[in-house]
Amino acid sequence: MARAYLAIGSNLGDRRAYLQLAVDELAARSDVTVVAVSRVYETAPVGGPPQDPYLNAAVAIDTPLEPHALLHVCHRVEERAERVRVERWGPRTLDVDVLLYEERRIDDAELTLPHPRMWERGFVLAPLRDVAPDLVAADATWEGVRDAAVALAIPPHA
Ligand code: GSY
Repeated sequence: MARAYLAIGSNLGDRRAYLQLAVDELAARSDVTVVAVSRVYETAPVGGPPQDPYLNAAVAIDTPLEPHALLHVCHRVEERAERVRVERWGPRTLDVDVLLYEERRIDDAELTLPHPRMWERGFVLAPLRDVAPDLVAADATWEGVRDAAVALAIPPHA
């Protein structure tokens, strides 16, 4: 069993509902145990065209899946959100990224771990700190990242 951390984000449609859908879809799987879900942050968009703010969160999971299989699960969860992405780096209904998988380092055409640029992104680090406080400095602050004052539920394990 491996501990992995996922980042989830949405800036199109009912953003909180899409984040909850991601948590629900992950929790419904027999090969994923949702261990913890972060608070939800409203974050200024980084990169891409002018676009609306995101809601971002992080999810800690335990899984027997290998990293590439986990990536494919993330893609399937995105598809369940009828993922709309108009352009690269542009608005999307749901993004599910693998941030970390144990201490594993991978760099191939499909997957890079740890996730590239994650250590520079407040929208990743603020939620990650909630679920992995040992990984992110307790006193770090980020511009354009604020508590959205909405919560995600962890559904009971099926
Ligand atoms: O990399 C994930 C998609 N994304 C985001 C995001 O999730 N949050 C914020 N604040 N900006 C982003 N830019 C991109 S691309």
